[in-house]
Amino acid sequence: MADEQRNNQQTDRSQGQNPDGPTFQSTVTRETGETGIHLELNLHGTGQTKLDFPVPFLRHMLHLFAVHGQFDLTVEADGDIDVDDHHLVEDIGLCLGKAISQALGNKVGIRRYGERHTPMDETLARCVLDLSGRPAFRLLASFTNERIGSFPTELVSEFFKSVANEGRMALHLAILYGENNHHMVEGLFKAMGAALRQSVELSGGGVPSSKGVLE
Ligand SMILES: [Mn+2]
Repeated sequence: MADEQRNNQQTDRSQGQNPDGPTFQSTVTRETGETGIHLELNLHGTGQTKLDFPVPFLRHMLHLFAVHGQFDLTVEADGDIDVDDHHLVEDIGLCLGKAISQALGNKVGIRRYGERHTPMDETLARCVLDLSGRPAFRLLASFTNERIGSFPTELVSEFFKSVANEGRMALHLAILYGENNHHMVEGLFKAMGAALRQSVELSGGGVPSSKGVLE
């Protein structure tokens, strides 16, 4: 390889552009003073999960996410839940976002956009997302309980925000209406799974951007 070519490739990498095409699979391991996480993801999976971490409500939600997205997802994690669930929930979100980004590489051939309305009994949830390379996050929802079981409801937003930031996507979530807080959060995770699956399917095209690049 000519030096000039090599330098150009290094420049691309240093700017955060992944030159490799989508593999749809990735592994992320993250250790900090607060949490330790091992996460494996296959975006073109069949909905197989192995979820082993001490936040039961988030296990339930990630199971729904994986089944409705038909992702294979392993999350083995532990953390300082004696403080509260915050760090572990946030960090699992960061790792999931990072895994999505890594699995997609330069995003050549994927649909890029995904959207889904998901009814959950009396609740209607919506997810619209764009794997744009630019993190953005909105959640329109009015939860009426501070906790669902032992899970602080405010962590729903923290989790999805972490996914959007590290997954470098515009993630727009909304509860159009609903009464039961458990149903509302279930609707969001199911809609997000289905919308994400749609966005990572192959479209047969090139990079789905007028700029020719999606970071
Ligand atoms: Mn449930």
